[in-house]
Amino acid sequence: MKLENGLRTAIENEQLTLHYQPVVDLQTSKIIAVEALLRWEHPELGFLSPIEFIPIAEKTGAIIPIGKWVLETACRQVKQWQSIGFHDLSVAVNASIRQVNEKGFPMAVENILHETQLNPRFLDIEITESLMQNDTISGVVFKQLKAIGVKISIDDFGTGYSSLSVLSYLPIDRLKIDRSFVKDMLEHSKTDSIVRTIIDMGNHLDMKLVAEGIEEEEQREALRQYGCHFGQGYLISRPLPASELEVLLREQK
Ligand code: G
Ligand code: G
Ligand code: MN
Ligand code: NA
Repeated sequence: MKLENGLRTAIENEQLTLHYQPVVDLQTSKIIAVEALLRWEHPELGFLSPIEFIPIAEKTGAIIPIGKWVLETACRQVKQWQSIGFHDLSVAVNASIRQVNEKGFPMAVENILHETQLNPRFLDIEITESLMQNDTISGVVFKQLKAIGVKISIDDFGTGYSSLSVLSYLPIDRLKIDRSFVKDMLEHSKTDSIVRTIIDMGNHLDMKLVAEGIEEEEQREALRQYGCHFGQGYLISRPLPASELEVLLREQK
């Protein structure tokens, strides 16, 4: 109840911030994108993870203004990084089911892209696979988003309940291999086979593959060899405040 009330005023009280985790090209190690990850600095409880408050925000509807704030802040930030020389940098933004299903979500995305002047192809909307069960997201929304020109990723791929058939009829650009697979792939040969199979499948479907949760050099190397295009994880960098992420960007120029 208390969290609920605070959430409504978190934006105006400037308690929300975004951290950014770099996504690198596994062949070149160059940062090609950042994933925006929301943090709420609660006046009494300190920094709260989205896991703790997104479900409440979904229930109360606060997710709608919060989701817009996240999109707008992330797009503006990446546009700014592009303008100082990181021309091809993309941004991935997590969207929740209620947000995507809200009437006017594609229009809101379009408006934010217009306001921030970010080229749509640099925005990647991540939708968690577990939220796609039972066709909870209408194919129409996907098509509208594609018409705008943004990219669509399936987050936490392999852990949800969606059937593989959605991959054939929804316009999906990227699969993000859930970090539970990456975590176990070196120890369990069956998990390693699953990772390779996801990568092969994604490649056959002309999708890009992003591995999450890379913590060890051997994982990075195996994923690279298997043909996974991109990766993120603590081995490369934790999610960072914008100013610190900018330092990483400058270092690789
Ligand atoms: O960084 P990490 O602990 O913060 O993220 C925890 C979970 O919260 C992840 O599943 C991530 O996808 C989700 N998440 C992070 N930022 C956002 C956001 O802006 N919106 C939504 N809906 N989920 C987010
Ligand atoms: O569900 P989603 O992929 O959006 O979740 C992102 C979450 O994963 C964030 O909480 C982020 O902090 C976390 N994360 C990113 N890299 C790593 C990693 O290498 N190891 C672990 N354990 N978590 C990670
Ligand atoms: Mn994500
Ligand atoms: Na994920």
